[in-house]
Parts: sequence; structure tokens; C-alpha cells
Amino acid sequence: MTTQEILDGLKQAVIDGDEDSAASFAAQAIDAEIKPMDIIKGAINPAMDVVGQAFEDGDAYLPELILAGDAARAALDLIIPTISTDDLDGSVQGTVVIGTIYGDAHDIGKNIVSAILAAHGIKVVDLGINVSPKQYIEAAFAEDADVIAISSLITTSLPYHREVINNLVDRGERDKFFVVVGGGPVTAEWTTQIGADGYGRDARDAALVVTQLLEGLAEGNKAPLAAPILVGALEHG
Ligand code: B12
Repeated sequence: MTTQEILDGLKQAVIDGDEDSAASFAAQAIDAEIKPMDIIKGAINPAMDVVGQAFEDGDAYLPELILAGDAARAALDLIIPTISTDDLDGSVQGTVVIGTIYGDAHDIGKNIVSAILAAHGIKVVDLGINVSPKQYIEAAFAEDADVIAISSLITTSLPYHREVINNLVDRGERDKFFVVVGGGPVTAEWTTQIGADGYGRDARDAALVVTQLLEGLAEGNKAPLAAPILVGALEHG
């Protein structure tokens, strides 16, 4: 099978919500030495976009979304452990506390971001899903973190980003952590508006943003940045 046939097969398996087939194509992709991020970008993301659009258009319902999510997870369980620094540039020291924000249970993208950060040699403390602003801050202090990374897939969870930042400001401790945001409804405008320090459109962008922040920290930069680092942002956000 060609690379494209494997990626198309995986994409279709995820759209169909077929876990076994998704795992089998993922294994073939790994055997064919397709880079993990190319598998994710070439098959998993486009499949999720198809299913998400069908859901939005009323052509698919929650069960289809769940099955597609499970199939993606089955594939990613095999793909994520193969992510290595060979896929990335450089490596940097630091600690990131990451989670999907309060009210939001989507964790597929967040897990990819965690994996890619860890592959960079960054210590990643993953708080899971439905993480309250207070939990991020407590964990960030407990872990002596450098960065708080917030993932959001649903629009209604966005206000809690602002709460994380406002809580830090109210405590007089905004300078302790960089705050990075990302996920479907997050835009460059939003990032700037809430005074966050960084935004990345996908997992690779997330790694670039966090790496730049940690390098800046080593050079003496402190939060909050005068203007956030925005990687992969679209013109309209
Ligand atoms: C799979 C899925 C689900 C699964 C989630 C399974 C799981 N364990 O994650 C299930 C079935 C549980 C689900 C439930 C719901 N979902 Co849903 N879901 C999706 C779907 C199809 C795919 C999401 C996904 O995994 N994408 C693939 C990953 C790889 O991409 P990603 O998450 O975007 O992550 C990448 C980037 O965003 C970025 N990134 C992510 N996090 C971070 C963090 C940082 C710091 C950075 C820098 C970058 C970054 O990097 C990642 C990797 O490249 C999307 C549609 C879509 N196209 O996104 C809808 C979607 C997100 N869901 C939606 C909805 C409405 C729901 C429900 C409310 C449905 C319902 N009526 O119950 C519930 C919400 C439950 C809740 N409280 O959260 C809407 C949200 C609309 C909105 N804007 O608010 C979407 C957009 C579908 C749609 N088009 O309507 N869903």
C-alpha cells in the first residue's frame, strides 16, 4: 500500500468509528515509517473535521462522534508513543501544567499536545479534563511550573481562560507563569484579548510556542508578555 492509501484508510476508519480498522491502519502507518505528526495531520485531523462538520450539519449525531473519538484514540494509542524528538527541532528544559478546561471533556488534541511537549524533553503534568481555573493554579504552584497550557474545544468553556489569568492577577502572581491557550474555538484575537502569552494552532505549534517561552524565560523574560507569541494563527483567528 502507498503512504496515501494508508492515510486514506486510517482517515476512513476514524470517520466510520471502526476502532479495529483504525488501529490496524495506524500500525501499518508506523511500519511504513510515516512520521507520527504526518499521520495525525494527514489522517486523524481531517477525519475529525469530517465528523465534526457532519455533526454540525445534522448529518451525524453524538454516537457517531463518540465512535469516531474512540477510533481516533485507538490509533493514537499506537501513534503517540512513537513521537520522538527526531520529529522536532531542539529540546528545552521546563515544566508545563496542561489540561482541558472546565466544562470541556475533549482530550484527544490535548493528549497529542502533551505527548509532543514531553518528546521535547519538557516535563508535562497532565491534569486531565474539566480542570477548573483554581486547579490549574494550584497545580502550577505545586509543580513549580513555568507554563500553564489550556486546551478548549467548546466555545462555552472559553470564559474560564480569562478566569485563570484574572485569578493570577488578583493574587498578584501573574508574573509566575506563562499562560498558553489552544484548541478549536481559540483564536489569536482571543489570546491577545485575555492577555495570555501564547497560542498555537496545532500540536507542533504548541511545542514551538512553549519552546520559545521557555527559551525566553532562560534569557530573563517574564510573564505577562507585552504581546503574545502566536503560532499558526489564521488571519481571522
Ligand atoms: C471527537 C469529538 C467529541 C468526543 C470527544 C472525545 C474525546 N475524548 O476527546 C465526544 C463525543 C465526547 C464529544 C462530545 C461533545 N462535543 Co465534540 N467533537 C469532537 C470532534 C469531532 C473532534 C475533536 C478532536 O478530537 N479533534 C482532533 C484533535 C487532534 O484536534 P483538536 O482537538 O483540535 O486539537 C488540536 C489543536 O486544536 C491544538 N490544541 C488542542 N489543545 C491545545 C492546547 C494548547 C495549549 C495549544 C497551544 C494547542 C492545542 O493541537 C491539537 C493537536 O494538533 C470535534 C470536531 C472538530 N473538528 O474538532 C467536535 C466538537 C469539538 N464537539 C462539539 C460539541 C458541541 C460537543 C458536545 C457539546 C456535543 C453534545 N451535544 O453533547 C459534547 C461536549 C461534551 C463536553 N462537555 O465537552 C462541537 C463544539 C462546538 C463549539 N465550538 O462549541 C464540535 C466542534 C463539533 C461541531 N462542529 O459542532 N465530542
